[in-house]
Amino acid sequence: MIQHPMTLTGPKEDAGDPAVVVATRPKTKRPPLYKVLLLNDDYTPMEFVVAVLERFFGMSHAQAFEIMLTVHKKGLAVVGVFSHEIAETKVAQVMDFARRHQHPLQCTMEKE
Ligand code: TYC
Repeated sequence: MIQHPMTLTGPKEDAGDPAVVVATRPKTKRPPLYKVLLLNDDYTPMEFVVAVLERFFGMSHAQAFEIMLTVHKKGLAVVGVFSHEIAETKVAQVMDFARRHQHPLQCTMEKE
Protein backbone atom coordinates (compact mmCIF):
# COMPACT_ATOMS: atom_id res chain seq x y z
CA MET A 1 0.00 0.00 0.00
CA ILE A 2 1.24 3.48 -0.86
CA GLN A 3 1.46 5.85 2.18
CA HIS A 4 0.47 9.53 1.89
CA PRO A 5 3.56 11.78 2.51
CA MET A 6 1.85 13.62 5.43
CA THR A 7 1.66 10.41 7.51
CA LEU A 8 5.35 9.52 7.25
CA THR A 9 6.42 11.41 10.37
CA GLY A 10 3.02 11.68 12.02
CA PRO A 11 0.75 14.69 12.21
CA LYS A 12 2.61 16.37 15.15
CA GLU A 13 6.00 16.52 13.40
CA ASP A 14 7.21 19.39 11.29
CA ALA A 15 8.06 17.51 8.14
CA GLY A 16 9.62 20.54 6.51
CA ASP A 17 6.43 22.45 5.84
CA PRO A 18 7.75 25.83 4.57
CA ALA A 19 4.83 27.58 6.30
CA VAL A 20 6.02 26.45 9.77
CA VAL A 21 8.26 28.93 11.60
CA VAL A 22 9.70 27.63 14.87
CA ALA A 23 10.40 30.24 17.54
CA THR A 24 14.09 30.49 18.43
CA ARG A 25 15.42 31.41 21.89
CA PRO A 26 17.72 34.42 21.58
CA LYS A 27 20.92 33.01 23.08
CA THR A 28 22.62 36.20 24.29
CA LYS A 29 25.08 34.67 26.77
CA ARG A 30 26.67 37.50 28.73
CA PRO A 31 30.45 37.26 29.06
CA PRO A 32 31.75 36.01 32.43
CA LEU A 33 32.79 38.64 34.97
CA TYR A 34 35.98 38.71 37.01
CA LYS A 35 36.58 40.07 40.51
CA VAL A 36 39.77 42.06 40.96
CA LEU A 37 41.21 41.45 44.42
CA LEU A 38 43.73 43.47 46.38
CA LEU A 39 45.81 41.55 48.95
CA ASN A 40 47.23 42.78 52.23
CA ASP A 41 50.93 42.73 53.06
CA ASP A 42 53.02 44.15 55.92
CA TYR A 43 55.10 46.65 53.91
CA THR A 44 53.11 48.59 51.32
CA PRO A 45 52.26 52.02 52.82
CA MET A 46 48.58 52.68 53.41
CA GLU A 47 48.73 55.93 51.44
CA PHE A 48 50.17 54.08 48.42
CA VAL A 49 47.23 51.65 48.43
CA VAL A 50 44.80 54.57 48.69
CA ALA A 51 46.51 56.21 45.70
CA VAL A 52 46.22 52.95 43.71
CA LEU A 53 42.50 52.71 44.39
CA GLU A 54 41.95 56.34 43.39
CA ARG A 55 44.11 56.13 40.27
CA PHE A 56 43.09 52.77 38.79
CA PHE A 57 39.62 52.17 40.23
CA GLY A 58 38.18 55.68 40.14
CA MET A 59 37.43 55.80 43.86
CA SER A 60 37.10 58.96 45.91
CA HIS A 61 39.70 59.43 48.65
CA ALA A 62 37.14 58.43 51.31
CA GLN A 63 36.07 55.29 49.38
CA ALA A 64 39.69 54.34 48.71
CA PHE A 65 40.64 54.78 52.38
CA GLU A 66 37.70 52.60 53.46
CA ILE A 67 38.58 49.77 51.04
CA MET A 68 42.28 50.00 51.95
CA LEU A 69 41.33 49.56 55.63
CA THR A 70 39.15 46.54 54.75
CA VAL A 71 42.14 44.92 52.98
CA HIS A 72 44.41 45.81 55.90
CA LYS A 73 42.03 44.23 58.45
CA LYS A 74 40.55 41.29 56.51
CA GLY A 75 43.51 40.35 54.32
CA LEU A 76 41.88 41.10 50.96
CA ALA A 77 38.93 42.81 49.31
CA VAL A 78 37.20 42.90 45.95
CA VAL A 79 38.00 46.29 44.45
CA GLY A 80 36.00 45.90 41.24
CA VAL A 81 34.21 43.50 38.87
CA PHE A 82 35.04 43.63 35.17
CA SER A 83 35.16 41.73 31.88
CA HIS A 84 38.19 39.44 31.52
CA GLU A 85 40.12 41.96 29.39
CA ILE A 86 39.47 44.95 31.66
CA ALA A 87 40.26 42.92 34.80
CA GLU A 88 43.56 41.76 33.26
CA THR A 89 44.45 45.35 32.43
CA LYS A 90 43.66 46.58 35.97
CA VAL A 91 45.77 43.81 37.53
CA ALA A 92 48.68 44.56 35.19
CA GLN A 93 48.47 48.32 35.88
CA VAL A 94 48.45 47.83 39.67
CA MET A 95 51.26 45.24 39.61
CA ASP A 96 53.39 47.44 37.37
CA PHE A 97 52.77 50.56 39.48
CA ALA A 98 53.64 48.66 42.69
CA ARG A 99 56.79 47.16 41.12
CA ARG A 100 57.99 50.56 39.88
CA HIS A 101 57.61 51.92 43.44
CA GLN A 102 59.24 48.80 44.92
CA HIS A 103 56.22 47.85 47.00
CA PRO A 104 55.18 44.18 47.36
CA LEU A 105 51.48 44.94 46.81
CA GLN A 106 49.66 42.05 45.14
CA CYS A 107 46.60 42.27 42.90
CA THR A 108 44.85 39.25 41.35
CA MET A 109 41.65 38.35 39.55
CA GLU A 110 39.20 35.47 39.78
CA LYS A 111 36.07 34.42 37.91
CA GLU A 112 32.97 35.63 39.73
N1 TYC B 1 49.11 46.41 55.79
C1 TYC B 1 49.73 47.58 55.21
C2 TYC B 1 50.36 48.42 56.29
O1 TYC B 1 50.07 48.22 57.45
C3 TYC B 1 48.71 48.43 54.43
C4 TYC B 1 48.14 47.72 53.25
C5 TYC B 1 46.76 47.82 52.99
C6 TYC B 1 48.94 47.01 52.39
C7 TYC B 1 46.20 47.20 51.90
C8 TYC B 1 48.37 46.37 51.27
O2 TYC B 1 46.45 45.86 49.91
C9 TYC B 1 47.02 46.48 51.03
N2 TYC B 1 51.21 49.36 55.90
